[in-house]
Amino acid sequence: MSVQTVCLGWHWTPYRYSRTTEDGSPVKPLPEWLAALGARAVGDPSYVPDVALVNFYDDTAKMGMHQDKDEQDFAAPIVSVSLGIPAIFLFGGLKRSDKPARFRLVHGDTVVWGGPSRLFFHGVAPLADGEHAVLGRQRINLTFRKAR
Ligand code: MD6
Ligand code: FE
Repeated sequence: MSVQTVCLGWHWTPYRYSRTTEDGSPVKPLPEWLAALGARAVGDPSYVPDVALVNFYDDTAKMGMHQDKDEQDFAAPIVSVSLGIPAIFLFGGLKRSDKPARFRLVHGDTVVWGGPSRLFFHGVAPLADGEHAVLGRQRINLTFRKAR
């Protein structure tokens, strides 16, 4: 399997955001208390994300290198909060061929990429062995964005 995603605020499928899911039902709103978590990570009160993508990774899931470029405004950063077992976050550059740096993200780690790195290629390597006390062999990642 691959990553499973739940969308709040806007529904995202490659390569667009919409207000309805595949079966036509409306997208659940992004609650203010959750958006506030993203804003707090940036430390800028003017950053108000309007979408959170909640990704579930089991022990076989990975995410290939890609750019997040379906948002309208690249001035707003992407905020990522990781929970559960550690993952290696691959963070490259503006070109797909740029060699990515590797960051080990553990439970609670938050990554913000914006400004000159807003469009950097990134991905998640297959999860290594591990067991989180609460989540077991699972990783959950929330990314906050400003889609519109
Ligand atoms: C992560 N997620 O799960 C990073 N990008 O650590 C992403 O880079 C991502 O979850 C585009 C769409 C959904 C995502
Ligand atoms: Fe991404």
